[in-house]
Amino acid sequence: ARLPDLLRAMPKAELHIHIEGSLEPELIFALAQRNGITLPYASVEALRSAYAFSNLQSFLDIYYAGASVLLHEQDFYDMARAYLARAVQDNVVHAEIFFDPQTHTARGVPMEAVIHGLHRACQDARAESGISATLILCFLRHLSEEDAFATLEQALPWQDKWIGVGLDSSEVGHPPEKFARVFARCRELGLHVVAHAGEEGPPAYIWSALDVLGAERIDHGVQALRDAMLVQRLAQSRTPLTVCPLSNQKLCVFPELKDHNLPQLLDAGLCATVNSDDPAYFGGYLNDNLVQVFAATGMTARHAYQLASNSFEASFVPEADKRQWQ
Ligand code: ES4
Ligand code: ZN
Repeated sequence: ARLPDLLRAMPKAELHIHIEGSLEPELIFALAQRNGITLPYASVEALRSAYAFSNLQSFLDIYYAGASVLLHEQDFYDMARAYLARAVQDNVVHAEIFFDPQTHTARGVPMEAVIHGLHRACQDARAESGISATLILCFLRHLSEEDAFATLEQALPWQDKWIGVGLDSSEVGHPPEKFARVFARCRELGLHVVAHAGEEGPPAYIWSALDVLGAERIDHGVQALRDAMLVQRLAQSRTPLTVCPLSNQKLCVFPELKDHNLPQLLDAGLCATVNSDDPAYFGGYLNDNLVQVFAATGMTARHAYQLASNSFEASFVPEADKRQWQ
């Protein structure tokens, strides 16, 4: 069979998806209308044509603007149901979904509306399609550690509805060390810990995500190849990297998809996975990421099987439960 057919058909887990980054322009406009919000764009087409990014920050500015239409529990529910329905089409059988509560609570949205809407969507999608989905709360690293602590406190009443914490937003200038104390508290609480590191930032940020924050996975991590000692550390510990090829191309981390280092990461023995990051903004869902990066870099069926296997190995599903997929 053709390699793209194998890539689309294979069961897989998605471990790096920002739910706010799954908001398609059509849904942004529908929610704006429902909520009586006027957007600074005249049409769906005008908004979509603003999706031309030169780096991470130029994307984040428009991503936070898009999320401003989310006000009510039902808005979060509708957003997550739309993503999960799309993920099922890609044969995603398990998703670990990032959400950015500070983007919403800063606008006066109650934490409860965010968490309940997303969690109810995960439950209903499971009942309807069999997909399993869990939630990971991300702290915004351009804000203070104090703000992260307050966010953690606000979310703890619903601790049964999310499984871990992450760290996202503007990387350079906001190293993991800035959040050492709040992540220590999260580890004490028994939460899973991940962090974005080595997307635009240096290998030193990956080292401190591991050694200061206790990250169990590194989100992106593509800059690791610049440090041979770090590659050795990641390989021997089987610390997963959740790589997002189309994101890296659209944010100019690599000039072209053919320049992406995914094959080198896999061939170095790292537990790399492929993910969509912000699919509504970067021009593709999970299978688009797989098909396009394979076509551009000439990876093989062996790599495809390795990536599917890695996605389940890297997931936070209990070992006894993940055997059904391995
Ligand atoms: C993000 Cl691509 C990326 N990097 C860092 N933070 C993010 N939040 C949403 N997408
Ligand atoms: Zn991300």
